[in-house]
Amino acid sequence: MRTPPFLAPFGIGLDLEKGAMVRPKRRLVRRASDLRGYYADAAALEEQVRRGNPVHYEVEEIPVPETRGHLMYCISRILPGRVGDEFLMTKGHYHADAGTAEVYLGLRGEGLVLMKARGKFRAERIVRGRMVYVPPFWAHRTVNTGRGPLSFFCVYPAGAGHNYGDIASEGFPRRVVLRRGKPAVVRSS
Ligand code: S6P
Ligand code: ZN
Repeated sequence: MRTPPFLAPFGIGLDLEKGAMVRPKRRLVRRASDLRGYYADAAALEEQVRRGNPVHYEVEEIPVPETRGHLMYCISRILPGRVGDEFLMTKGHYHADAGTAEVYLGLRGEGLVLMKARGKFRAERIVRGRMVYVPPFWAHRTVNTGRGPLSFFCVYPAGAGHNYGDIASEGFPRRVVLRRGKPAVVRSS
């Protein structure tokens, strides 16, 4: 195993009210067009792409080396809204090194972290002040069920990597949709 790169300690600012990183160095932006294939209502998504292709979510980072030993941290922010009746969500992934965990800390807004592993499914609520532990081997996707942005802080082994392909093809066994004015977790058909 390679020795982790030696780094000087540092501190960074987090705006806990906004749920944002102060002066992030890297920003990953996912728009409607990046989410093709993920929502049940493909036509509703295409309509969004045509009407300005809005941002669905962003991930802010001040990155560290993506190797064993380091811890990557970031803030994700999912905008409020839906595609058809389905609440906006991240793509979701397994870690490429599947046996690596992750911690999420809710900063702003409300939502659900959907997780699946070995035929099992769990949904954990995420809100300001609540931590969600994603154990090794569990794929994870976050859904914004609120009226404002959902922001959460994440920490995971920096060498974990991301496997998007399996979720892109399998999806999740449940979707989070608006039913009678409330979020509901329903079976994916
Ligand atoms: C990284 C961590 C989060 C997600 C982010 C976007 O391991 O789980 O930072 O990357 O919430 O989700 P996704 O599924 O598009 O990477
Ligand atoms: Zn992850």
